[in-house]
Amino acid sequence: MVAAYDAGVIPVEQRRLVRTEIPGPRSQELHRRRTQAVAAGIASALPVYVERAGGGILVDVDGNRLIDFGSGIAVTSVGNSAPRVVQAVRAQAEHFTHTCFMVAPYEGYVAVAEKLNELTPGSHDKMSALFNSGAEAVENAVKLARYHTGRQAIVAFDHAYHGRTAMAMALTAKAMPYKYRFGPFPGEVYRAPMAYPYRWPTGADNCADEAFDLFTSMVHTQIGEDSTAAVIVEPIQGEGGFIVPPPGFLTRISEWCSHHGILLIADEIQTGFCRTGDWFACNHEGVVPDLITTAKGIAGGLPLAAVTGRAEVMSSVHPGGLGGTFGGNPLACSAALGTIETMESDNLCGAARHIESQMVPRLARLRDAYDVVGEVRGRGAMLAMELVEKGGTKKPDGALTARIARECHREGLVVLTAGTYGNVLRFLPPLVIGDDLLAEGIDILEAAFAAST
Ligand code: PLZ
Repeated sequence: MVAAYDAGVIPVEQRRLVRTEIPGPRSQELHRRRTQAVAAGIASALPVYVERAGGGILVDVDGNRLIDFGSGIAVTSVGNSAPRVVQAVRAQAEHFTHTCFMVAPYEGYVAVAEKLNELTPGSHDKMSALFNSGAEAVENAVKLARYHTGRQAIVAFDHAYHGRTAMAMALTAKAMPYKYRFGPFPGEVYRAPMAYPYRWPTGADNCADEAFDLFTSMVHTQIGEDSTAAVIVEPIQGEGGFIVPPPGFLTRISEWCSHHGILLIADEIQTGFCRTGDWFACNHEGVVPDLITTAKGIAGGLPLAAVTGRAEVMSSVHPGGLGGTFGGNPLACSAALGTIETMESDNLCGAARHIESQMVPRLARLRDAYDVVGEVRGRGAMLAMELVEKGGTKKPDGALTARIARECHREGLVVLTAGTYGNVLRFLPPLVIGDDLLAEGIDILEAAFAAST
């Protein structure tokens, strides 16, 4: 990465630099303006205002260079302002910026749909529809599932996150901050326990079987299989705390769904596009969902989302039944094509596995050294540590998690938190991050543990 910067390919020097307190004076000034102008409901993980970014570095308005372990929540997997993305967007902007695909269509949209149909799990006939955000993709997956099956009920899991629009919010599990006082929520949403090995009451070994039994029994007794349109699941839960279900759980859900004519929607908005070391997290278990929602990493930072699924489901809705003014915007489509090309030619799935191989041993050492680290988990470049109170109680320690994150921020490392109890530190570095930056980021994390525990 340093060589790429020297060659002018990456526009930002790939070295950390802390030259003021963080946030620095110019960030603090912007923050004062922001508190006057921007709605208080929109919060930021760290009040550091960005001027440029590239590769694994964010440069703030005070000239500090921060190591990026967040990728804008798993979005800039190809790096910020990735060369092929910038080039594709620039070229597209010079041709046209918008026509509306529902008015006068263009090739980029079709090309992205073709790529999605090819790359997503399963070799069956597929089709795609493009939208602006993850939440909007989730809303449309639900519309498609209901239309196709003629059934209404949708099942989601504990700890799930699916977005902030009405239906997506109803599917999301956590009240604060996502749902609190925003009800009433749309109906026909049901919730099943998630197979969460670390917190499974009778122990991780029983988790897959018991969670599956609770799930099927809930559907049978509270809904009825033939009233259930779809089950929506994140193959690794994101905002819920990078919860990796035990092997076999997703496969059994998938088989059970197809037996009952229920559609399986895999929400791969956070896990998709090489993040977990494969194109999609479903691939690790060979699960083939009926519908898959994607967003985030798909377009290198431009807003784009998609629903991809079985052709018979995707083509069931009447013409005009789906759409939106901006869905599949030409700039976003060009960015997606540049992103996918980068992922393919630079083997970013391999890069995610490499990041895992570099990070996991060091995170495991922290787990062995500090009993507040309850678990290290995740896959590829989607890794997390769940923090608990001292003494092996498994009691979530959100306050410690926030302290460690703040300490990292002050030292110039962007880390994010997650989890139903706010007690998970999560790491989502850009897949193009260099080994030096990765190692230095973990050094900072180690120092933050030493200072905060
Ligand atoms: N499904 C699995 O991870 C977005 C949320 C950030 P949008 N996760 C980041 C926040 O606090 O708003 C997400 C996700 C999964 C759906 C979504 C929603 O995607 O693009 O944010 O709408």
